Amino acid sequence: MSYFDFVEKVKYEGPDTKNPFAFRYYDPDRVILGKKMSEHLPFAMAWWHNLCATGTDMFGPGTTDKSFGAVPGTMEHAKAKVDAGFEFMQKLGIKYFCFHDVDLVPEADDINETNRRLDEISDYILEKMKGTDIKCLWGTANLFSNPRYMNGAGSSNSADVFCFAAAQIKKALDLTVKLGGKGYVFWGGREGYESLLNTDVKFELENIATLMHMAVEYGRKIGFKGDFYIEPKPKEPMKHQYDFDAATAIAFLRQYGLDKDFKLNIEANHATLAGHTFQHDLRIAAINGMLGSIDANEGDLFLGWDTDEFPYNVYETTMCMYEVLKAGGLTGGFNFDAKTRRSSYTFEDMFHAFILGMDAFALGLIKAAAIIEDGTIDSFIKERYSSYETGIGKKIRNREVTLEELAAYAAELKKPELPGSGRLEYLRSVINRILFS
Ligand code: XUL
Ligand code: CO
Repeated sequence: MSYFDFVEKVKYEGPDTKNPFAFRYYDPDRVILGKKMSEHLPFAMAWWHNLCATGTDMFGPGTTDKSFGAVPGTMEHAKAKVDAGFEFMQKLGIKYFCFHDVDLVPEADDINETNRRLDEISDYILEKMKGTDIKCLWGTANLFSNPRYMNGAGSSNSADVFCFAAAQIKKALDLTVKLGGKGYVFWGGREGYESLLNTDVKFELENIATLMHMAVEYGRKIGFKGDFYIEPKPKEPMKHQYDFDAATAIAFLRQYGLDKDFKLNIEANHATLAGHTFQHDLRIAAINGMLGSIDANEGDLFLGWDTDEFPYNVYETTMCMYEVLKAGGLTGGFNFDAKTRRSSYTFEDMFHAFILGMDAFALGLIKAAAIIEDGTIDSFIKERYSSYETGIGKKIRNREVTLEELAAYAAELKKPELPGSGRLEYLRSVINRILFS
């Protein structure tokens, strides 16, 4: 049974092809800087967007039929989604998937029944994985949709709700290990607050950290060797989210002694909602040794919410890949946490979306490698800080001088020369030369 019989395997046909079901840039075996494209770009399908989301928004119901021939809310439907997902991934050459517990099965009223369904579906997925090279990139627990999480999960004012969050995390870790997942994600869905009139921020942060410590302890006990990730996001659904951006999440992890087990999963649209560029959050994670994985999407800068679009802006994907190459790659991968527009409601659109995203990242990789090989940017930055290579600058770097000695140095100099020009317009033209040649 085929769900997507309008397309065979999507193949690389080169930049000139007009075939809507072919890659123009993603050529999995092409070697870039000593590594295959497919190794640089471990792409993943997000179970929730691709197999579950129908396009529902605040003003209307879904537009896409994702029943896959079964009745939604049944285990038959859960299995049909597995079948459709594997056909989809195989046709696109996608090697990984990411999931929330409740993406896989309909949640029951009793958590014991939900867990039984999760056992059944994970057996089915495991069976399906055999004979393919498809693996799990990361798993997570949805601790934000069910009404019990209205005040958060780890940050909930209710200890009983905290226990349900713990139970879901335990099960999601079991599933992640069972499916060979490389990572486990905490996106703090409703871990935040609306008003200090009813919120004890310190108390909530401590509880979130406690829950994460318990997750690490349990995960390591059952043999999970991968990374835990925090996925920062500044707002939506909460007004103030605790994991605002990369820097905030890193400070939290260090404060509570979680930094050895955790890295970050940086999402493009979350970075821009925080008022940063995607590249900024990637860099902050990377220089702290915490760039783990990426949720590959793109926001609409005219809108103030999380639009989760498929990445198409090659300038952005180039700068992302520049950061990833400089950081020596990811331990995780590129999860398309992205959805087709509500008006792109056909299965064909799902393929177009992934082809767009995969090609945008492949082209970004090619161009980022060209920026590095060209060397203009690297040598400009090196030169820009060259006053620290000798003399007083070198002493500062080596911490060999005191504040008094620097003051005496300044007094002798009387007035410094202006620092060298930043040459931003020139550097932007260098990037354009590389992008469009
Ligand atoms: C929400 C979001 C989530 C996480 C996983 O903005 O990005 O889908 O990636 O919970
Ligand atoms: Co995400």
